[in-house]
Parts: sequence; C-alpha cells; structure tokens
Amino acid sequence: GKKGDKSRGALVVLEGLDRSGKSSQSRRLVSYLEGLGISAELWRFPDRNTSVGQTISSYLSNKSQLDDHTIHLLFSANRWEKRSSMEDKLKAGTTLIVDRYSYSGVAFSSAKGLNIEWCKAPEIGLLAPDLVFYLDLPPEKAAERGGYGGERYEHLDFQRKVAEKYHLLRDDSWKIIDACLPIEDVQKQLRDLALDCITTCQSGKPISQLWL
Ligand code: 2DT
Ligand code: MG
Repeated sequence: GKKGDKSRGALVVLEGLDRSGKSSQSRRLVSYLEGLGISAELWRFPDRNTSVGQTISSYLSNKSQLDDHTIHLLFSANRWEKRSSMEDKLKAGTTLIVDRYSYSGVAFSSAKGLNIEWCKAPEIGLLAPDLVFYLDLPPEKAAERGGYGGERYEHLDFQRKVAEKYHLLRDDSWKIIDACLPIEDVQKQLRDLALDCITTCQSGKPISQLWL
C-alpha cells in the first residue's frame, strides 16, 4: 500500500465438532504468533459477553427455549455486532484467531433441519476468513474424548449431523486438518499455514465478504 499504510492482519477461523481441539489449538496458535512478535488476538463465537451473547448462553445451557430460526438469527447478530471491531483490528494489523464463526452457525442450524441457504443468508456481508482450519475428527472419536458438557448440541447423534453439514460448507479457504494426530503435529500444521496466510494478507490481499 501507500507509504505509511499498515499491512493488515489475517482473519483465521477454527471450526470443527465439539472436542475437536479448537479452543486449545486457538490459544496455542495465538501464543506462538505473539512469541514471534506478530500482533494476534484470540476471539470466539458465540461471544457470550454481549447482551445477545447472554441470551445465546442461556439457550445453550438449556435455561431458555427459543425457536430454531430465532436462535439462528441471534448467533448471526452476535457476529454482526462484532463486525466493525473485527475490521478495525484487521486494518490496524492485528491477526484474529477465531474459535468458531459462520460455518458453525450454518452447520448447527441446518443440522436441526433448517434450509441451508436460509441459514447462510444472514451471514452475507460478514468478513470472509482468509483461512479456515477444519479440525477433522470422527464424531465417535470426539465423543470418546469425553468432556461433553451438559450444553445443548453436545450429543453424538447430533454431532454426526453437524459433521455432514460442515462437509457441505467446505470452500477454497478451508484446510482440513486431521485432528486425530497428536496435538503437537496439529499445532505444527496450524503454525505453518497461519504464517503463510499472514504473509499473504500483509502483502495486500484485500479483505473480502462472506458468501457473495
Ligand atoms: P462453544 O462450545 O464453542 O462455546 O459453542 N453454535 C455456535 C451455533 O449453533 N451457531 C453459531 O453461530 C455458533 C458460533 C456450536 C457453543 C455451541 O454453539 C453452537 C456449539
Ligand atoms: Mg461447547
């Protein structure tokens, strides 16, 4: 860019079933990047800190019931309310490592039977990730890892349906990572691919929007 322009950060998303290792890999990746002197932040969706996020959290912990369409739109609204701060961060040169994003939104809601195109519609215009890591783990293996909490969706039969829906959402930004591999091997792949992506973004790749 012009002299004085700051090169932008990368938008890197981690997706996968519950217990696939997204949260710990996201944390590790952020510390690694920070250790290299790269400005990076860990984000996650749903962001349970906003008022929309608190409504979502109450739904997930089965403290409240909501119509499937309604909760779908709230998850999307929770991303929309963060869109401009995400864009500001990226433009200021910070790389965002995001634990779940629109793909979770569409995979989980369509696994309940909602129309997949309907599910994608409210995501149109959100920032498109530069890179999506799909931590690929068979649902049975994920269940064996244990630690499903008591939240809604944390059941093997439902996770199987979610896995099928995720497969329909793969696009060019996706890297499928074998999450059965040891944690350090997964970590190494994420590090290398993330660094490549950060370099591409620094050298002027424009920020694009989802599903247009
Ligand atoms: P965590 O366990 O990662 O906190 O996720 N979900 C998530 C949706 O149904 N739609 C969405 O848009 C997002 C981001 C996945 C909580 C659960 O919420 C689901 C698991
Ligand atoms: Mg969970």
